[in-house]
Amino acid sequence: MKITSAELREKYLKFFEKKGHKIIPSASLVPENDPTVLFTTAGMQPLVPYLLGQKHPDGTRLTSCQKCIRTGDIDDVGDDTHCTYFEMLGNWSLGDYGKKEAIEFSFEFLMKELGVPLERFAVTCFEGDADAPRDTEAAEIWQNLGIKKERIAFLPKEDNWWGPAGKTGPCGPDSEMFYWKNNSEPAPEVFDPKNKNWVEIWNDVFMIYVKNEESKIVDAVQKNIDTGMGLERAVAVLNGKDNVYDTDIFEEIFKKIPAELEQKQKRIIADHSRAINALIADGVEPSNKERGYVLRRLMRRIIAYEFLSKKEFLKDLIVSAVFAEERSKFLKTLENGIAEYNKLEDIDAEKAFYLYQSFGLPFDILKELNPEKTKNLGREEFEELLKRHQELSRTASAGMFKGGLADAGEQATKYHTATHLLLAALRKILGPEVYQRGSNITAERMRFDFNWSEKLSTAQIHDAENFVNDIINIDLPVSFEEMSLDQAKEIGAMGVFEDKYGERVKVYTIADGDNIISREICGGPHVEHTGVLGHFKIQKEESSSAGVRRIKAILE
Ligand code: ALA
Repeated sequence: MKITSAELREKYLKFFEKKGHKIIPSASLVPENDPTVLFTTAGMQPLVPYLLGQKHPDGTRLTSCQKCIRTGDIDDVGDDTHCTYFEMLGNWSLGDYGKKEAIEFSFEFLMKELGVPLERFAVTCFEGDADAPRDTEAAEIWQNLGIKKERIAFLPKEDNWWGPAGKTGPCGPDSEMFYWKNNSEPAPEVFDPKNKNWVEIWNDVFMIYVKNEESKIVDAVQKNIDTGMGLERAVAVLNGKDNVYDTDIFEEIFKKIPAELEQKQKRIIADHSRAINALIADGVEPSNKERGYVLRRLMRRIIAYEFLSKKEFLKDLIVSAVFAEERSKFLKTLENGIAEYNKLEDIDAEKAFYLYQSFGLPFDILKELNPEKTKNLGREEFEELLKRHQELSRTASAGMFKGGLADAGEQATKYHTATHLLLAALRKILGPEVYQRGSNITAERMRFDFNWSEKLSTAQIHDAENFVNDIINIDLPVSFEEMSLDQAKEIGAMGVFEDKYGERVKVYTIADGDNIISREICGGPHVEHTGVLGHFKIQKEESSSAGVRRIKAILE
């Protein structure tokens, strides 16, 4: 091994200490200074107040190795470069040095301290848009250091802009540094950022702007530098490895995971167990909301993998009473389903579907549990059934509605309540500036419009579905109270702005104890308990008009 993670950490911090930076300790994963984010996702996060101008007790040059959690890429975990938990090395100038020194520091550290060969090195700079000019200045600084023009690419905001970490705060154009990881082929003369052999190892952000409450990019009062180098990635590529798991960081962890598990599962278990340990150490406990909910999802995913493997190894990876309790609770849920499973003979797609519907037993677990019993169970048939069932239930409710025989209103009532939950989910995920712009409910589906101008990511859609389904699963009461419009506003009830309300209004509340999930002024009707809604699924997310997005969703 050319460099261990401990050596890189040490080298980085010492280098910047020599350059006048004070080494500060990693802050908690639970942000103290920034209510706009759930977790600390970058080294700059604990420094937000200081980036905004408050005086830091340790001066204007700081460096740290910050533990971070990012769950936005959770579906990518298990590939070569994504982790939910990682460490980020960084150095900051709080109104101190600017772009030139920042780039020169980065270059000196990479070339002199780490010995990165120039022929394996390339950079990107911001190409410019309405918010900020093309960063020819950064490119010139790189060129003066000896980087050829062909190895400098200019890219748009999606690539070369960082921040704010939450909804508002410091941000700016950045310059990213790339390392050619392929050992069998030399790096091409001309840098193509799309070529996957180039791995980003460091990011220098020129935080000269601030995104304000109106989502406008304005000049910052204090101009800062924020940089970030992902420790796991850097250690991997500097050692000639093509993935973060093949580093000393994960060596001991993999020894505790049964070798026969699939590679992707092993990597997910390795990553999630690190994240779980770190979150528990910072006082997070599994629950159905916010941080606790993320922790619960990380836990349940690997508990299911362990269960499937028929081995017990998680207790060696996560030594914690909090985890042990969650594990035994979740195993009980899994077990109830298994008890039912054991009563059944020859499990075909039909029976598998029942076990899935009623006990949440996933297809893979069913297959694994007893290959003999499930020899007639095929994935395709199972999925076909799932699809057919979904269509059938939609047709059935549509039929009832048309015929007017059964209580068509029942399904529509459920959708009314689901609408409130969806709004609550979107406000949690996207921010409190989200409000309802319209809705349309039939017995078959709901349509919901809200103010937002960008397409939601797959992860955001999943998060919204999960949020709603979680509230359904924990079966919270839906209550209402009549009051004056002023009182309703006073207690923070949301209203639909186009609606004209009378003097007295009904306020519907969905709450988990003291935690209010949703509170809206609404005429109803609504279900009494969220548990009756079934399973919530978003079918489509599209633009409705300028600045308005539309979601179509169903209850299955
Ligand atoms: N805050 C910047 C990042 O996370 C450095 O990439």
